[in-house]
Amino acid sequence: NAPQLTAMCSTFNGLHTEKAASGCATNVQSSAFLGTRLAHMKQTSMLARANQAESGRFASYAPPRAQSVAAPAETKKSEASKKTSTQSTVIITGASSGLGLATAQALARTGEWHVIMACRDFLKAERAAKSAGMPKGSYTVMHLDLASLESVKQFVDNFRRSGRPLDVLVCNAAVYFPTEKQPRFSAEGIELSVATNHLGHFYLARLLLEDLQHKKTDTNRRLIIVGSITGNTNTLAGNIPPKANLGDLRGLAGGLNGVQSSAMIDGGEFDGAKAYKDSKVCNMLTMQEFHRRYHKQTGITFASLYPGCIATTGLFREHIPLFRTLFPPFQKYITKGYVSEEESGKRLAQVVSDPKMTKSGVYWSWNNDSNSFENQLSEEASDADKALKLWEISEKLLELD
Ligand code: NDP
Ligand code: PMR
Repeated sequence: NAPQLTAMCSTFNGLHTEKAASGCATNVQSSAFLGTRLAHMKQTSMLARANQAESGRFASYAPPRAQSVAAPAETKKSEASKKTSTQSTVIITGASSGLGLATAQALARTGEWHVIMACRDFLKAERAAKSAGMPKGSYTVMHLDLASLESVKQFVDNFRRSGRPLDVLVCNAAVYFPTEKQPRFSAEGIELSVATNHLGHFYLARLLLEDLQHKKTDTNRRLIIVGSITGNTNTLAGNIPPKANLGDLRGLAGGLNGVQSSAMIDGGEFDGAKAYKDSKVCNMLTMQEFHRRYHKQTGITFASLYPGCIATTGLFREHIPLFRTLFPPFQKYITKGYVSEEESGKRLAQVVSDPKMTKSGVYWSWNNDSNSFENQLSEEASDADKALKLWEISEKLLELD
């Protein structure tokens, strides 16, 4: 029952308490202000940095590095077009560890896929690919920092220069700050978990939608956005406080800047665990809105999934040590929700390439026998009006409308 769960959770977690939304007053003016700021930032990254300095905020903006271009061997167009005649191309964000790496590995091994590993740490990704035994030539590492819109744009330019026709985009990367008392911010001054997990991916997916519509190959194109059970309040896991809740999205409309508006989507007090779960709701709503807007017209398959509880990944790197010790055995032996990184990679690879998984608008899950099924999303995560509102506010923030 609910009180028992709350008690269990706070014992286990040691940190979280459910916080009441404070109803922080935010208005459209501040959002318009942020919008204007973003438009300027898009014109020049120099100005972006100047604006950051002005607002006195340190963000995770990574200046463009020499590494941010495709590996030299991959820039040769003739080589790229030779390979594309036999291989499909998939971009996986956050392929340097956990689910993303395991998926990249599973796909690369088939020989049928060329994996673009879209990662913020080039060296880490290269090393990860090598130690996962990914065959040379089966992947390209390209720099992408989802917490900087400038970086997202540069990534898209780099990808286009590679000459590869895009078949599948997997929006997988995420950050989770469960112990943080104060919000952190992206290059554009947006709360970092929503900026990375939702807005960076929203921007990337909007830009690459065009690339998914090329006529060069005759494959089933897919756009996959990784969701999670913890964003779904129709499950036990989704009822562990703090629960996801986007409210009326007033904080997002205000730009999540923590100055004129709250850093939380619902306008409430900052809570890192809730910010992550909210961002996952955004991921699942975004997939459905893409489906409603573009599936019929483009034939692209839009999908989301819960890959299982991969309790050993880097996602929990910022959690307290006790949590990191207890979480894997807890999930393995008590909830039985645990899956290995390898198994989770096979699952996501299925959503990328299985000819039986072409249905669009689906949130996939797997039972204990590892059989996939179409899962039911929570009321909020399947609310079409909220999905539309989220889409429109996100567009406005990114100046995409
Ligand atoms: P990991 O931390 O292992 O992987 C996350 C990846 O995202 C890393 O490669 C990380 O890069 C990358 N990343 C983080 N920030 C950025 C950024 N700004 N720009 C580009 N890449 C970035 O976690 P998981 O593998 O567990 O998570 C993968 C997905 O699975 C997430 O969407 C998560 O929500 C989802 N998920 C995970 C579950 C679990 O139990 N673990 C359960 C349900 C869903 P770097 O290596 O440089 O840190
Ligand atoms: Mg949860 C069937 C029960 C189940 C499942 C599948 C998960 C998945 N969890 C379950 C139950 C419980 N969890 C229970 C009963 C508790 C209270 C003891 C509990 C607690 C808990 C915490 C503190 N669980 C957590 C946390 C985290 O910090 C993780 C989180 O919410 O990250 C956002 C987490 C998770 N539990 C899961 C999954 C998949 C996660 C992690 C990641 C995610 O959604 O991406």
